[in-house]
Amino acid sequence: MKNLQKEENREKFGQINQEDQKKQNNQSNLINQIANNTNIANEKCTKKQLIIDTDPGVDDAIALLYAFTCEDLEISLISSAGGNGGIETITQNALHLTELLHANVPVAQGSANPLRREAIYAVGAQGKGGLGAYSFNRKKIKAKTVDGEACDVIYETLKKSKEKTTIVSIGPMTNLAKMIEKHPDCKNHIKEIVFESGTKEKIYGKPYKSFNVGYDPEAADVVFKSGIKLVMIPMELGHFAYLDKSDIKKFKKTNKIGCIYAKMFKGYHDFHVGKLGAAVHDVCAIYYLTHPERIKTEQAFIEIKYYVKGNDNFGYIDIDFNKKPNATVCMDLNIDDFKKDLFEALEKY
Ligand SMILES: [Ca+2]
Repeated sequence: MKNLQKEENREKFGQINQEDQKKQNNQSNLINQIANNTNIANEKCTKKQLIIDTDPGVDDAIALLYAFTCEDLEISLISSAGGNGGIETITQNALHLTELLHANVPVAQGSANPLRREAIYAVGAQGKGGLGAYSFNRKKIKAKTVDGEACDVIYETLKKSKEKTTIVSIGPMTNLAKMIEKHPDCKNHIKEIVFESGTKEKIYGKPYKSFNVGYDPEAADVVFKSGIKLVMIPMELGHFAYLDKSDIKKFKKTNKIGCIYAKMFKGYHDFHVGKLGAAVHDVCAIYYLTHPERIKTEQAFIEIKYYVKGNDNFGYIDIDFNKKPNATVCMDLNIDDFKKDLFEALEKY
């Protein structure tokens, strides 16, 4: 179980929200700019349109590293999802990673708090700043977020794309739920939501509080009930697709980016495989899009249920493989090909 700690600085986030409010006047122009970029991209090719909603995060960082090298993906937006830390920290991480990986992709800042409950951040699993033992100089980040809150920017980006867009959700689903509630017609523009969270089996016979859904189960409930096509990457897949110590050494030897990532892994403590290596859950969601033929899937019905443990009434994903399905669940992948493709991506930097 990840170590959870109560958020302590709500006053600060109140100030951020006020600043966001001031930015609204400029929102339309910038959103139009993103939309124009999206249209140009659509005209040039028939790549898969993709938005990544993420809370970087070491395994998010791997997901971005891989995604930015995939030539058949057109990533129109990165949006930050709170959870691994305060939304400001998470957004800075997202901006830094786009710069580090030379990705010319706009970043929109997401919701500071869950849909209907208090924020309780994950700390410990991902290191102090969220990127393991790696830290960077925040003052040197040149990239800026686009104006507007992620729920609105995602919607505008979706609307302007000629193709239906896939959303990869590798953090809590707050931004997506807010968008669905505020802009219900967004569903018409979404091809599918590929998300990482939950377990395909109960752990020791009891529900497990996985982080992304556990942080904001009400948001996941809105997304699951929306009727949008769902693809689930359960935690078991990420635990299987982990990088062992020799893989991490190989990262270090490959290039400068690999060295930086090796440092991230050093401070990354997934509590299930931390002693063996680094579980890379989030990249599995991108891998599903690039190599669906290498992932075994099953159809299932998934829903959010709640379970009381001590003082905590937490949300979890309940899976029933016998009911009429509403989701594709990724069960297994070809680990050798997965690692080969991951290292090929790293070598492109
Ligand atoms: Ca994540």
